[in-house]
Amino acid sequence: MYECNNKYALVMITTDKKIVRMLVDLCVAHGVEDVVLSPGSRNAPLSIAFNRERRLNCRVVVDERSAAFFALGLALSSGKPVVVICTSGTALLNLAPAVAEAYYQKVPLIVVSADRPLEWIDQDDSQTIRQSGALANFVKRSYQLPMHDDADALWYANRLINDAMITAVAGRKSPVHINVPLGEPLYGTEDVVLPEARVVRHVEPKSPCAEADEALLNRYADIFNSCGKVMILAGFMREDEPLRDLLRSYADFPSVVVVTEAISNVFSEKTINAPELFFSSIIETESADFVPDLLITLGGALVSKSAKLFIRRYSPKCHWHIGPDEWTIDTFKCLSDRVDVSPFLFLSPLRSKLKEVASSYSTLCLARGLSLSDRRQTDLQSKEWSDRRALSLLLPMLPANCALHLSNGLSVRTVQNLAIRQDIRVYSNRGTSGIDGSTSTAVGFSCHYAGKTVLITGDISFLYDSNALWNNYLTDNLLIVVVNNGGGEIFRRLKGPSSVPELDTYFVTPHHVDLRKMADLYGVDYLEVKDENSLDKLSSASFLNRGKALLLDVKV
Ligand SMILES: Cc1ncc(C[n+]2csc(CCOP(=O)(O)OP(=O)(O)O)c2C)c(N)n1
Ligand SMILES: [Mg+2]
Repeated sequence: MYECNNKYALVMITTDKKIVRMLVDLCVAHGVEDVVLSPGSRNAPLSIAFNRERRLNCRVVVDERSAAFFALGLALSSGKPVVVICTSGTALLNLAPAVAEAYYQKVPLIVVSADRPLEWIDQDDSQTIRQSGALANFVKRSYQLPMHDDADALWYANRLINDAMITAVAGRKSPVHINVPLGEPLYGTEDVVLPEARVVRHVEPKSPCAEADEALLNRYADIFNSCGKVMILAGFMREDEPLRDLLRSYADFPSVVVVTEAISNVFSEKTINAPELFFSSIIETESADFVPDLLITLGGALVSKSAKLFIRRYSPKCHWHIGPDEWTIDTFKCLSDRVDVSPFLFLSPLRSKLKEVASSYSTLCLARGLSLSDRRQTDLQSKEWSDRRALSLLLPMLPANCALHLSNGLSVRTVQNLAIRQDIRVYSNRGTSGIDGSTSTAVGFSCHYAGKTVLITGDISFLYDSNALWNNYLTDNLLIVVVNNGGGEIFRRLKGPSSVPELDTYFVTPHHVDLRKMADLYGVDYLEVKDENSLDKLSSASFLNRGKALLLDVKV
């Protein structure tokens, strides 16, 4: 089995600050060979740790202004990122001239400043200034590391440092600034086994046409071919028919399962299309069978909380995130490869290098997916009137080739677990998951889109954004389905809010707004369904050629 981070073990005595040791490991892993240090006490853990790393050349230059230019010179000659380290206070400001020069010369200086703990800034403690972001105008990105070393802080520091090292050399090369708060004692050391840090590898397109190069593809193909369980997991994306077809062909491998959220727009008959149901069905004793060796993610944030919890808990050995990104996204805390290439451009040439690996993984996962969708069907048939029942009846009636917008709250979650036709494109404001603009987004969309735009939204989300109807661009291209449950029902379904007495007043916020009157006010057609009978009377034709936008008030 392929191991993501090449490990060599070395026992040594070095600083007892874990985050500083991690910084050293990651500098080495990301190609640093030269380090320039200036003396100081606050940076003692850095001086000790960098000095004791035998794969680094450390040099000492007292004047920080000169030290940074010295580092610039090293970097210009070596073509590699060079680390320059200073103590706290004005030491950092003295690096500025060289950092500015490096910024405009596109040289990747890694500026590392020691700092006091955050609580001592501006407290008349000596040699303490506001260091965080002090070089912001002349670095591509500034980082403030955490000071503590609990598991979350270590993960956070690891992600930030990997991101800093990647950012310095990706695209337009540039300095970055890592500010490292350090508490006393500063000179403590301990015996440790190195290296400890997880390395995130980075791949960026070599040319604007984004062709991934051959050697690199071969390396990825080797890893893929060595894994008996590969999961491709797709979050929100724009429609991409070639990618949908490509993923179908990946799903033909016995070692591969493709899991797609509805808003990924790449779901098909060969993919598992209800991740929330799928991941929440896996019980503890089955987890080892279901957890992939290699996880490949595409697209944006997932709606499915169970997917996130499962993968974070059981950590696949490798996680590649494929897509043009500008920063490191480590949703599952196990990212090994950040491939900044659009999914099709990476996965298409990779596909031709893959071999069939004997595995029962696909069969196992698809069988689970199938049994869940059978159960979902039976459940829905026997179900009383509810949001799920109403939406399961409505979805097949939606006009052909419509664009389906889903608001946050339950709408996006409920629809994710239902079957959606492949002619439908799905959208949702999941970039930030606000309830503030779903209707306005759908109205804007409907002005441009030739087909029908359908919004499925909750009542609170709809009321929040009722000004979306206050413009002159509403046409009969637009169908708004409000799942009207009289408040923010999602809060009743979450464990936290449903356990406190404030549930109704502070979370669900019930209301008695009459949506018919709102529709009247804005000149929008109105239909109401409040049970299965009234819904049965509707058909696809009910949504067409009305001459006006339509609001369908689904009372549940
Ligand atoms: C701008 C903004 N404010 C608050 C929230 C928190 N929030 C999430 S869902 C929700 C209630 C949604 O209620 P509704 O639209 O009726 O959907 P339901 O859960 O009933 O389906 C709220 C207030 C948010 N996501 N965005
Ligand atoms: Mg509601």
